[in-house]
Amino acid sequence: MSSRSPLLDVEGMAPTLERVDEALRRSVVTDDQQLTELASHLIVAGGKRLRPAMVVAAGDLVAGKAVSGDLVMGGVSVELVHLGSLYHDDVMDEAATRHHVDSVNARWGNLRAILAGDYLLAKASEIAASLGTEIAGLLAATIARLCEGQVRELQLLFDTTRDVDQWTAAVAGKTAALYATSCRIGALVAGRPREEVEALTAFGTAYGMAFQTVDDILDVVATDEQLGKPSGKDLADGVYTLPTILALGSVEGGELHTVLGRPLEGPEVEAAKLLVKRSGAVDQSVEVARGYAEEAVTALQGVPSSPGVEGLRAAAIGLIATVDQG
Ligand code: GRG
Repeated sequence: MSSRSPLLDVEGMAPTLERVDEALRRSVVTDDQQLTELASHLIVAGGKRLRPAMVVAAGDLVAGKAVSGDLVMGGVSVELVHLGSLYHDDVMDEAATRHHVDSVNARWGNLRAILAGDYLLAKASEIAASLGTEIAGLLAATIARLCEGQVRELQLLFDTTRDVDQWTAAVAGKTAALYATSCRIGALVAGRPREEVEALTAFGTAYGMAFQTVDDILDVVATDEQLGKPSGKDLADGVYTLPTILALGSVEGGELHTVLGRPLEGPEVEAAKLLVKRSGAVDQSVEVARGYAEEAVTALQGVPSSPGVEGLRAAAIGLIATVDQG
């Protein structure tokens, strides 16, 4: 049986991810029916559950042990942080949809979306605390890293001088930190030796960088249907990600400079996407993603092979296939 996470497919992991899903749903049941509905909204809507899958893969089958309840709850804690960040992100972006359903802010308004996001983060913290002081501290620090990354991004909205280092620093916080923590929690809960904990954390960081690079590329090259949200949204909203930064710096960047620097709508977004694609920046970004994926694979050297570890290795390699044209 395969896992339901298409980007991390480990033989035999599906029942564990079902346990994660059940525990996720249970974790947000409250006496208040509306809060339960708000907090459950994106859990029910779906999602790839990639971060819990990383927890399980990084921790699984150590010394042939069955997957522990603690590993499942580790997966729940990182997914709750991810979901909480999506609730807040959708408020900031005024997003109308997420996972092909109304966003929480679109259906219930910003105030409730922020509170429900806070509630998810509080539940994540409570669960992390039940797994021990190290994991509680780690999760708290990771939430801070997400906020730092997001602030770095917001500081440079519509800034056509944003450079690759500034993009890298933002992505390390807003995306890679939670992947690193997912792998680290899996490794810690499974009681792996420290060198393996560090190696799996390094894997998560590099994987997260590759993941966001691919996400940024898809915003330029994928369709609305493929994304489940409007494509080109980063360009429209002034979030100049790696493909755009590289396109702006290319010989063909002049025209793009005249288009960007302000909010875009409809045909302007399509025109900007075309300019980025024509510049060759997409191929260059795919190479950057490939570099991070290779770094992730290299980090796993020295971690004993297991189905989970092989799943992680395959996930890093497979990620690039989603954007590789040749
Ligand atoms: C309160 C924790 C917290 C954060 C506040 C809003 C914010 C600061 C940070 C934004 C973090 C963010 C949304 C980063 C983008 C990460 C990302 C690539 C999300 C998409 O991940 P997928 O594709 O989503 O794995 P699903 O939902 O399919 O699991």
